[in-house]
Amino acid sequence: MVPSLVSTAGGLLLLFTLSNAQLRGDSIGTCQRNDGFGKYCPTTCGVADYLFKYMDEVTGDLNHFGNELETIANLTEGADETIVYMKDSTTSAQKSASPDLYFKKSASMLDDVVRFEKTIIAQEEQMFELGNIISSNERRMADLKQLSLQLQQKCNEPCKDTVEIQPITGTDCQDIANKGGTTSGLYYVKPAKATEQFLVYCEIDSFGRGFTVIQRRRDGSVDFNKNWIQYKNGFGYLSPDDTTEFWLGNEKIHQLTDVSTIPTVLRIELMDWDGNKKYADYNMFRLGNEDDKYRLTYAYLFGGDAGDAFAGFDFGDDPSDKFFTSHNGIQFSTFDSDNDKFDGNCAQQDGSGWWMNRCHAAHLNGKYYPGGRYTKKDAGEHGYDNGIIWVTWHDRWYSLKETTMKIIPLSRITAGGGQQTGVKQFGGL
Ligand SMILES: [Ca+2]
Repeated sequence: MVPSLVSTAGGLLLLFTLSNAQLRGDSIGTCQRNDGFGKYCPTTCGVADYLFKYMDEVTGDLNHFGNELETIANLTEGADETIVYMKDSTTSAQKSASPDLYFKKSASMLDDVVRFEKTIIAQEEQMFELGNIISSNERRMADLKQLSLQLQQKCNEPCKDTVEIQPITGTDCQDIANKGGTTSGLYYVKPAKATEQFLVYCEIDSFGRGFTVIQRRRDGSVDFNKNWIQYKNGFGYLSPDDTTEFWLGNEKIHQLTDVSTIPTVLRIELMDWDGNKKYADYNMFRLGNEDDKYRLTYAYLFGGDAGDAFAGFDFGDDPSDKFFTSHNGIQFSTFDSDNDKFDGNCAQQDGSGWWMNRCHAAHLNGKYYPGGRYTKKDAGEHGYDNGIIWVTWHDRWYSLKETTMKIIPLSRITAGGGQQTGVKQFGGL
C-alpha cells in the first residue's frame, strides 16, 4: 500500500503544479522547459492533452486512494467502537474498582455523618428517658426526705426500745415469783452455786408459778448446730416478750438444777404445725457438771400428754432401739465433743447439741424444718440433720413448730392453773 500511496502523492503534486501553470497563463518568462510538454511552454489545450494522457492513471490512483480512505474510515469506525468499548470499560472499571483515597474519605465521612445523626437521635431518646428517671428520682428523694424528717422526729423522742429487765432477783424464777414478781420477762438470777448472776426469761403465771425457761424454739431464726462451748455458755437471744429462740446454756442449767434439797421438774411444751399443743413433765431433773459432760438425769415422767420420748422408742428396726434411743443418764454431745453411745458422731450427723445416745427418740435442738414434714432427702442420705423430734407424739419425719423447755421446783408444779389441770401422776398415762 505504501508505494501506491507515494505514486498517488506524486500524481497529485503534478496536478497542483499544472494548476498553477494554468493560473499563470502564458507567462513565458517564468516557464520552465519540460520534456513532457515538448519544447514549448504548455498552453491550456496542451495541459488538457497532458491531463487526458494521465487521466486513467490518476483515476485509478483516485479510486485506489478512495479505497484506502474507505479502509481508513472503516478502521476509524472500529476505533470508534473501541472508544465506546473503552468508555464503557472505564465506567465499569470505575464502578467495580476500589475508589481512590479521597473518594473513600468522603464516602467514609458521609457514613460517619449518617451514623452521628442516628447516634444523636438515640442519645436524644436516652436523654428523654433519663429526664423521666431524674423526675422519678426527684419525687422519690422528696418522699425519702419526708420519711427522713419523720424518722428524725421519732428519733428525737425518748427511745422506748431498751430491754426492760425486771428489778427483782432470786435464785431462780420461782424465787422471784415468791418475792412478788408477777410479770413474765427478763430477770437476773443467781443460783446457790453460781459465782455470778445471769439473765433468764421467767414465765410467771397468775398462780404465782415461776418457770425458768432454758430452751425456746419458735421460728428457726437461731441455728442450733453449735459447738461445746456455745452449748455450755448458751446462745440465741433472750427477749422480754418471749419472741426469740435460745439455749440458756448447760452450765447455767447445771447450776439451776444442782440443788440437792429441792427437786426440780423439767416441763417440755410442744406445738405442731397445726397449732396442737402437748407437754411432758420430768421430775427430779438435773444436769451434771461439765466434767460429767452435763449428763441428763431425771427420776420419772411426772405428767403431760406428749408421751415419754425421753424413755426411748421402738422404731421397729431393732429390739434394742428403745434402749439406745433413751435419754435418761446420757451425757451431752456436740459435734466437737462426742459423748454418745454410737460408733459415729450423733451430734455431728444430726446437726445439734443434745443428750445423744445412739442417737435419740427426742431431739428438741434439731434442725428447723418449716412446715414440719421432711424427707430422708431433706435430712441427707442417712437421715442426718434430723428435725425437732418427739417420736411419742409425731413420727421421726415430722419436725415440730415450737418447743419450750423450762424448769420449776416440784413443790410448785401442783399449784394448779394452766396446763396443770391435765397433770397426771407417773404411770397414769
Ligand atoms: Ca460416738
